[in-house]
Amino acid sequence: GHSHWSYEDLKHWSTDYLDCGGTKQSPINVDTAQAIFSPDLRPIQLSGYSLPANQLLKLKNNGHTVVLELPDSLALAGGYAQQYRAAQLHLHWGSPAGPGSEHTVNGRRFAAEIHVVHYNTKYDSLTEAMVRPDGLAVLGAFLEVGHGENQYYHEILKHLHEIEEVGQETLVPGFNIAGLLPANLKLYFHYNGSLTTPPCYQTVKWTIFNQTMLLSHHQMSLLVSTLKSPEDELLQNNYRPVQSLHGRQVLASFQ
Ligand code: SG7
Ligand code: ZN
Repeated sequence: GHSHWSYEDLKHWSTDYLDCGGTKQSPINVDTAQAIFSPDLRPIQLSGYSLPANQLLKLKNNGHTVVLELPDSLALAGGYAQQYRAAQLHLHWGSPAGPGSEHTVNGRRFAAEIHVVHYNTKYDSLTEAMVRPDGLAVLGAFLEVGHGENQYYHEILKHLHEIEEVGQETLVPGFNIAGLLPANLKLYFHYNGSLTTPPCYQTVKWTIFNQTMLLSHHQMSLLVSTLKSPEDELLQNNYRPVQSLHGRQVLASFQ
């Protein structure tokens, strides 16, 4: 039934939501040797991503992930042919035992993945845009464990203990949201796909950055072992397996 989907029950996604069985599904494995270099793919430009601390943002445990709602003043200013506004960002992760990015690169899965969801400004809302073929643009970046705390991810992670239970929300002071994404916005992969959760609408122009983000071991542990799921267990491994390309081409902005 609707809204009761789970990552343990992937088989039922395509019976309950027809689009989940479609031929333009996400995530995918990016085979870098097969990606087509496209010199017309311009650097992604983020506009208005630096938010003042007095602008409070809603952070919520929705039972599938942690979602940070974004004001629609954030915009994608370049890299895409159309104009998009930000709606929210969220994360996908694994467990202490293994990585949990959704996309993989040459078969490699990264520790975690951030998605910044944007919708086409020609539509009035995310809800309206997500059913349109040209409705959504999602920016994705991989998270890995490195040395040192990531100050931008800290702005989110320090609040996770306030939203351990499903449905809980809290308010987070604004910060530079662009700091959650790679500094290098020139190097990326691009393909047409879908939402990676039900209803799996095939309306997403995906950008997957080549540069990864580094979090400390402690930060990654907090991410994978704080939030609870609807079953009141730890919310872990909230990633969908990679889907078949069905002939789709993956473009690369670089050689
Ligand atoms: C997460 O992924 C949530 C969903 C999101 C879905 O479950 O972030 O958003 C909300 C507000 O619950 O769905 C329409 C939408 O953004 C799929 O997004 S994704 O394809 O970027 N993973
Ligand atoms: Zn996502």
